[in-house]
Amino acid sequence: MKIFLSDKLVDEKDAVVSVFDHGLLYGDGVFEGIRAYNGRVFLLDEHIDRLYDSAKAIALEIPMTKEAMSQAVVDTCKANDIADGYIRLVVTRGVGTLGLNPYLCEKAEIIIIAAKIQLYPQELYDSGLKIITVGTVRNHPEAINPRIKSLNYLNNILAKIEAINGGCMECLMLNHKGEVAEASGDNVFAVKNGVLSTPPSTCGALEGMTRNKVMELACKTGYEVREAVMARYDLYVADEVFLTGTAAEIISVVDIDKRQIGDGKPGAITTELSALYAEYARSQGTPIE
Ligand code: PXG
Repeated sequence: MKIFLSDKLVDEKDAVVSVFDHGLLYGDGVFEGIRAYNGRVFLLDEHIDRLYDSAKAIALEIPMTKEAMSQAVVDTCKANDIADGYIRLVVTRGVGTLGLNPYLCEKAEIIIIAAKIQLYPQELYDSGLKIITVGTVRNHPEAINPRIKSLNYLNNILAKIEAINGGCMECLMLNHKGEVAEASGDNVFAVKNGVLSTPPSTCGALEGMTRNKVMELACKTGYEVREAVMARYDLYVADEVFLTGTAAEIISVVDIDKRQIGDGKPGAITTELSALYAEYARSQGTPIE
């Protein structure tokens, strides 16, 4: 496998970073997870914009233009013969000292990995997920703003541990006020009487690329879509609940905290939007060849 490191493609065995990299020492950095479908990189410009916004928010200067970064993503896919896959784009603070001070790190490190994607098994899409609410509260927006896609994922990992210990693959995270935020690695939507609702980013949600695209596709299809402050109650009594994410795409939730959602099967609107999204994703994007 070829990895893009710093400024060029190298062999996997040579793709190593220093133990003094602050990405490793402090989780100091930002990342993106991007999909390629049918020989095209999906939502590349949007992912690059979010990466640079995340970097800006943590005062991290990326030593490469957006245009060069986009080209590097495409080149990495090409070098690895990836037509359908998952791209992990990582920018770390770079090599520094054994102290927090990021200003002592000379240059941010850039890593791009283009690989095959590990998908959820099809059965989970057919039957829907069971999830539970976890006690780990989503990061306070004035601590680490949840809109920053940072390398510091402990908040989400602690939630994921609780989910798995509770026998679930995903979970529901609330913010410090008890409002619905998102899942540990996906956004959440509720459907009630044909209206779609999802929490605004101010409630602790990442502004997911899949979330934004699903909102757009649902609007175009004629559904009313809104951002709303939501309680767990709103999910318990919804007709349908689903999660969205780059890896998962759209996956139905049929049970939350032992409350059956709707009739306990993936709902009609979830199924319709899944098909629309799948079709859209496979017909758009930045060509790799
Ligand atoms: N919320 C969080 C906290 C995420 O990490 C999403 C929502 C969905 O956003 P996108 O832009 O993908 O629609 C994410 C992204 C994994 C994994 O291995 C998951 C994500 C990113 C990287 C890896 O499960 N989720």
